[in-house]
Amino acid sequence: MNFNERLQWLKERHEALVTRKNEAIYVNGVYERHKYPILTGEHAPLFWRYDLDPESNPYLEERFGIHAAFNSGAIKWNGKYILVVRVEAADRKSFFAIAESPNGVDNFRFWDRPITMPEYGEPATNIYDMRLTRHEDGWIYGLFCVERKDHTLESDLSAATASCGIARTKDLINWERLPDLKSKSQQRNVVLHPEFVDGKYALYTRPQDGFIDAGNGGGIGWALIDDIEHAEVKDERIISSRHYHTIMEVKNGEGPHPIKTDKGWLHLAHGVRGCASGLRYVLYLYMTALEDPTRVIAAPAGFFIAPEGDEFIGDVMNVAFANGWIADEDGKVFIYYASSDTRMHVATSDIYRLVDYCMNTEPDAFRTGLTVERLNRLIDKNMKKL
Ligand code: M1P
Repeated sequence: MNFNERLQWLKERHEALVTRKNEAIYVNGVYERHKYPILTGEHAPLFWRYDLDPESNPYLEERFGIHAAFNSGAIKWNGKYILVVRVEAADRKSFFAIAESPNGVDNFRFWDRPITMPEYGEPATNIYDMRLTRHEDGWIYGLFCVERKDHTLESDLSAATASCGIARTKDLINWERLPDLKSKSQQRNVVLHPEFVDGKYALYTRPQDGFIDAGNGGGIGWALIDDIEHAEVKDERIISSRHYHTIMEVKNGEGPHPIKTDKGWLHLAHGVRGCASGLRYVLYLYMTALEDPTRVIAAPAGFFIAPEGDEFIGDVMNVAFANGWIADEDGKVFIYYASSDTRMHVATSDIYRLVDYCMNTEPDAFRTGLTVERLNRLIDKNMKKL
């Protein structure tokens, strides 16, 4: 193939991928999965990846590898389903780029340019996993993890620190960077609650002793912030705890900000456990009281979504991770989750089913005997009907 034939082939293949229609797959009544990933590295525009000038690139070689598209924040914007995607280049650096879809389940197309995120303090080595919040103060906030080299351990090339970067925007293009969150511990998976609480900004936090280890960080925390322009965690308390022999034994973290329903705040989070093949990341739901977003009122046992089939495989195996969802006005919910730190998927449901799942799935009682009792209660009920 000559340059033009190869370019034509690339264009047709890319267009077919971007416009591929998705199909809902019945799972368990709680939500539907979809047949195809909604975004992959291959969805990145050809003009990001190739030098399209036959003079400087006669073999039409890829010049900028895009390795993955995952862990996306989400927001409905001008009637479109918008994802702020963690795009990872072949050099392992991730950055943010926006992809939009007319229907939320397919035809996601990247905007022409990635987000140019202003730096704060020491320039970041890596930024990722933005949680978007349309706050009642009128701004759209993006909170994300900022990774830098840990300068107290210079000779350890893996030693890094995680802190929470904060930026805000009115148009998703121009971002004002605010100072990073001040906190005694490292922080990842920090999320801004959409409403003021007691007249203050409120954060879901995830205190951690090290870059990877939650250590003494007991779970998902909660902190009220006096001034978002100089955000500092002064008091922090845990609202969704880690627990021995559960899906969140090793660590957990808030996903996107919770959805307000008439039964309470509906939360999506991830839980992590260890096993012989490494860490296993799954998603779970819980609910908190409307008048007190820290008081848990429903905590269904076990996972809500776990990696399945091809989702197990990728850059970091056995990971389901979500930091974005969109609730439409008619109650439909689009749950955007990534598999194995590689690609994006969508699951669809609605507020009524998700709340029903939370309210009518019994919590984990932390002992096998009590799990069998829970199963027998259901069997007894069904036996009367059979
Ligand atoms: O590799 C799995 C996930 O690991 C981290 O999540 P957590 O902070 O809970 O350990 C994040 O780096 C996340 O991006 C990644 O998907």
